[in-house]
Amino acid sequence: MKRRGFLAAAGAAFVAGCNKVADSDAGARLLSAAEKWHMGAHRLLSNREALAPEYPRSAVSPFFRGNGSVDPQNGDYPRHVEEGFVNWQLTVGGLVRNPLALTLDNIRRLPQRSQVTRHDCVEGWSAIGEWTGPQLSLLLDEAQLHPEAQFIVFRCADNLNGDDYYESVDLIDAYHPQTIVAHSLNGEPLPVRNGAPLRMRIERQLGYKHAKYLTGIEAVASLDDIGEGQGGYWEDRAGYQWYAGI
Ligand SMILES: Nc1nc2c(c(=O)[nH]1)N[C@H]1C(S)=C(S)[C@@H](COP(=O)(O)O)O[C@H]1N2
Ligand SMILES: [Mo]
Repeated sequence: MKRRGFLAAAGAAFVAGCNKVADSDAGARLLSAAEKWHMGAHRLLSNREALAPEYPRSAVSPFFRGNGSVDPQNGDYPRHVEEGFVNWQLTVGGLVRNPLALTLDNIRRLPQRSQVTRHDCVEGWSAIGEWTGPQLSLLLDEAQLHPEAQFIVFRCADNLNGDDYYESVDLIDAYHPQTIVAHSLNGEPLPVRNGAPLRMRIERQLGYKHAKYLTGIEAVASLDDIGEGQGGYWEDRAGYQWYAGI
């Protein structure tokens, strides 16, 4: 009872303070009322900079299943698989002063972070894996965001049922220490089913935010003109919430 009372109080406090935020922040306008409540309650009840739980290596799942695209056949992707991804390029652009085009080698030479975390898919399964790669913040700092940048968009190589997969996060998640551009799973290069050769890990968000087959990172001021304007593939298609914080 006490806990429920606290939750209700926190919710009420947030809603009262929220209208001001919504009026002043263009980004907030794209969120539904319920989602705003979730994001606000999440902000009040948990520090968004806190780390997601990490596990010992012994907790790693024997098989990390793939979901959504697991073997893209569109565009150049099959050729990249054949070439062992030697010509893969990751661009960092949009509202940045210093656009980047990085090879896998460039990415492997940056300072690395490894983390054993649990992936939670809204379809009702979880898996634990060890992911390795540079923090996204390193790339963004190198690219130097313009002050108008509010969101980071992730572009993917796969076309899933007619639409290119993409995702986006705000700058809090983009700069979170466990948000990494992963090239390895359990100490091996990513399998194709898990997003080879590069995929996002955004450990404070649900599975669909973790863009696989990553080709581009774009800083934008608004999500209105990206895809259908809801900030991601499933957000556009199926009304999934853009803010999927866990
Ligand atoms: N490019 C791309 N990224 C994607 C998807 C996808 O179909 N294409 N599926 C998403 C979903 S719903 C989940 S749960 C995870 C699955 O990651 P996995 O295939 O490594 O299990 O990737 C996410 N990222
Ligand atoms: Mo998912």
